[in-house]
Parts: sequence; C-alpha cells; structure tokens
Amino acid sequence: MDTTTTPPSPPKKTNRIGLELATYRGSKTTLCAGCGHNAISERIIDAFYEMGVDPRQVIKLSGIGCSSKSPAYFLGTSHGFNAVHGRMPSVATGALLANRKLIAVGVSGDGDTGAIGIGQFVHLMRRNLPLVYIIEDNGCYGLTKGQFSPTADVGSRLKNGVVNDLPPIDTCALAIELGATFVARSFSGDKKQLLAILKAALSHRGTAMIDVISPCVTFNDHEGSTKSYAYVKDHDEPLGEISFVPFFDDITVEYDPGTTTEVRMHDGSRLILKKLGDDYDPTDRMRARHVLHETARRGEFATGVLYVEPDKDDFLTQLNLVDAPLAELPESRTRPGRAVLDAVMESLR
Ligand SMILES: Cc1ncc(C[n+]2csc(CCOP(=O)(O)OP(=O)(O)O)c2C)c(N)n1
Ligand code: SF4
Ligand SMILES: [Mg+2]
Repeated sequence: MDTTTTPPSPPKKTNRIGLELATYRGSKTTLCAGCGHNAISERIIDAFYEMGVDPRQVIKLSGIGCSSKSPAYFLGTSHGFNAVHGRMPSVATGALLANRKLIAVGVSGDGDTGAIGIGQFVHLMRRNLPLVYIIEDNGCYGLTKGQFSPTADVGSRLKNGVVNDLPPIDTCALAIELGATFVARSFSGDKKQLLAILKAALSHRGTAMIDVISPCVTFNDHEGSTKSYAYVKDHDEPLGEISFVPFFDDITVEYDPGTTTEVRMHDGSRLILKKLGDDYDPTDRMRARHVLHETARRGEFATGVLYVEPDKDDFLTQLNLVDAPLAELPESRTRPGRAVLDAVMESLR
C-alpha cells in the first residue's frame, strides 16, 4: 500500500474580503516597458487589494492617452468607461449621480487634464465629486508621439529642436486654488509613498486628486526636463520616424520624509523630489500653496499629501440625493405623477 501523501498546498493569501491579489489585476499591459504608467497601475492594484475594496463595486474611468489606456491593466472585473479626450469628469459625474454606491477611480494624463480637458478639470475640483482622480504626468502627449503638454517645463526641447517657452500649469496648485479637498503629488517610482497616498485617497469622501510624475521613456527625453527620462538612440531623429521602443528598467526611489532626493534620468537630466516632513500640516491651505510655490521656484517637486479638507460635503451630499442609488429606484419613485406635476404648475402661476 502506498503510504506517501502529497502535502496540502499552503492556503492562498487573501485580503479582508477573502480575495486574492490576482483578482485585482487586469489585462497584460501594452504600454512601453519601463513606462511610469505601468508602475502606477501596479500600485493601484496593491491599494485596492490591501484596502479590501470589492472590485465589483468599482468603476474605472479615463479619457484618451497612454495613461487613459491603463485602466485596462488593473481591476479586470470592475466596471469601466473609456471616455472622450478630456471629458472623463462629466462621465464620472453622471455615473456617480446614477449610482452613488460606486467607488470611482479616474485615470487621466497631463494632456487629457491640462489641455483639452482643463475646463472639465476645473469644475471637477470645485464640485468635490467622490472620485479618486489620478493624473499620470509625463509632461508630454505620449500617445501622439511626444508633443509638449501644458505641464512641460520651460526650456524642454523636442527632438526637432523646438523649445517650450510656455510656463507649466501646476495641477496641484490649481486644484487647491479651486477648492479641491484632497491634493497630493508623488512619483511613479516611489512605491511606498504612492501606495500610502492611494490608500489615503480611497478613504477620502470627495475628490482626491493625485498628480503622479510618470516618466515617458519613449518621447520625453528633452534635455533639461525635470519630469522624464529618455532613451538615448540616434540623434536628430524626427518624432514621426521613431520605430522601436527600447527596454528600460523602472526607476525606483526610497527617501525619508523631510528629505530631498535627486533622481537621475537615463538622459542625464535630474528630477528633484522633496518629501513633506512628518511635521507638515496638510490641513493648512496657505502653507500648501507656499510649499508648492517655494519648491517650484527651486526647481523641485514637493511630494506627499499637500492638502486635505476632510469634512466638506461631497457633491452627492450637496445635491441632497436620496440614499438609494437612482439607478435602482422603481418607476413609482422616479415619476412624480399627475397630482404632483399639477401642484408644481400651480405654484408657478
Ligand atoms: C478630441 C481629440 N483631440 C485630440 C486627440 C489626439 N490625442 C490623443 S491622446 C492625446 C494626448 C494624450 O496626452 P496625455 O493625456 O498626457 O496622455 P499620455 O499619452 O502622455 O499618457 C491627444 C492630443 C484625440 N484623441 N481626441
Ligand atoms: S509612449 Fe511614453 S507614455 Fe506612452 S506607453 Fe510609451 S513610455 Fe508610456
Ligand atoms: Mg502625458
């Protein structure tokens, strides 16, 4: 008789709602190897898993761009809507008005947000819609071959020699000015900080805006750029003729609160990150503005949760919506009926 038995396989690791990490993954990425956007998708997967969020309650929204493709690469069993370029905020508003039980995460790009979508972004920041809004900020239009975006630095240079002489929009400063209630900045390669910020954002009731500096390895190799790293191929290559994408390792950084670190990009340019200290008070709006202003003046990026206003009513509460999702209400509760309409008409006489 065979007395050997196969030892039982160790139990699979699960989160607080009994799901494995794999449940939070999406399709295989089609973005360039080493693109900062891929690292952000990984952190989103980790954050939702570690927070034990039910993916079936989540809606992922995006606009157009390499960044906006990335919701396909996380939370494969969630709802998703890939909107028109720059118009994700209004689609998110509609979705949340229809079903307030949804947990919404939006991914946009610096072009999607800062150029064609700036009008929608401005009003989103004023409204405090309960949405985690991530800008994957590479300072260029990656999908359309690397043109300057509104967050490109002054002095950035395209391969054809064109120099950007327009000042960048600081999306964090703008969001704070407009009344946003959660504003943060991080770097795609700072795993620990980005994960912590994403988890805090998921716990915020209102719009949580996170600008994540995210290197475009393929196009943003402008000499002097502070937001990117470039591949060094042959010189003088027109953008339209670039035909291969080299492999780059992800850049990862680790540095302590209150300190500054310099990230060396592949093209030799530098990104200087200043992590807010443990004594930083994120509820002080004037201080947040000052920090952003001062670090920008020194050519640095302040990272961390810059500003939080935890107690402001979110957009759905301001609208005094019923607790039940509108999408689930029976017709008897959504159609007022003849008597009610007559009374309304009477009141307008
Ligand atoms: C209405 C409209 N205008 C222009 C375009 C072309 N277009 C596609 S993506 C893009 C910019 C994307 O840049 P960004 O949002 O920064 O995303 P990235 O690719 O850098 O991640 C533009 C201009 C479009 N798709 N639709
Ligand atoms: S072109 Fe740039 S932004 Fe787009 S996938 Fe490649 S590295 Fe990422
Ligand atoms: Mg971009």
